[in-house]
Amino acid sequence: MADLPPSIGIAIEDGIAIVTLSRPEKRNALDTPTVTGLGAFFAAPPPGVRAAVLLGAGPHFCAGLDLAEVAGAQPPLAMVAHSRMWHRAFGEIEFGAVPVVAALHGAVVGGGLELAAATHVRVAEASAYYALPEAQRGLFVGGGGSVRISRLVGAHRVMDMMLTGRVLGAEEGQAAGITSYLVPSGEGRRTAVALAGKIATNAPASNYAIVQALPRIARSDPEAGLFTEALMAAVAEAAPEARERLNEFLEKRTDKVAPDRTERS
Ligand code: 1HE
Repeated sequence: MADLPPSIGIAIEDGIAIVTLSRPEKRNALDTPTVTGLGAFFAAPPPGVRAAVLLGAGPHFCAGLDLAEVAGAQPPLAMVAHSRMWHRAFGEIEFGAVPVVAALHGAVVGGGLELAAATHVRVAEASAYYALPEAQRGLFVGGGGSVRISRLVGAHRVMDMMLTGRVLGAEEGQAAGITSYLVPSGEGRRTAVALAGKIATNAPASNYAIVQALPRIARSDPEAGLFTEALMAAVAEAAPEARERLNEFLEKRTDKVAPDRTERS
């Protein structure tokens, strides 16, 4: 496993990596060692890890970029390199080896929201709130937010949040599409771990297709997308595990699809 800074805590539980932003005294503000550490971890999680959960320690998920890091004057190209470093690290999450479920609570702002947007499934606790205060700090997004957050909620909402400083509450974030699950405060970790556990039971080739192919297909022109879909489907279906799983269903040895009775929105 990559050498990680103390601001990243890792625990492995039943094939699920629990990755915790662990710098609560600075509200998990993202400094360079934390960002590169996240990239290194998700690029090569320990063998046997099939899914991950991303959490923030303390009262907030993440306060975004560590503003102390960019307070001094820096040449423009150094700032470009800084942003590109974030892009690489968050790309390792979005197109990494395992699906990642984020549990969000408290402030999820600036680069913290950019980080959340690079994960695959997002759970909000009722305490979560979302903001992009970059313009108030004289900055612009630099961690992929203009692409990923726009994709989640639409560029018009990103524009509103950035121009007016609008803060979305947990329910507004859920309605806007930032999160897929909204749970009571204190329940985020449990829900995220349960979802990651479910994800870990899927066929690895299917999870690979979902994480690697689906977002690329969704962004490509439809004809190329359909062709890629057919190729990816063939790869997933060719795995011996697919035969076993299909036969399990046909021989009535596995669960049917049934409504989810879990209480959540
Ligand atoms: C920080 C940061 C930070 C807190 N960089 N040090 N992000 C922001 O503009 C958000 C700035 N932070 C806040 O608005 C608030 O801190 C919070 C709403 C997140 C939390 O409030 P609170 O009352 O719980 O904590 P606090 O007292 O404000 O902060 C505790 C400490 O963390 C304090 O330091 P201390 O030495 O006085 O104890 C804060 O200075 C420190 N702290 N947030 C550095 N962000 C790739 S481009 C992305 C661009 C962006 O992300 S821009 C948005 C940046």
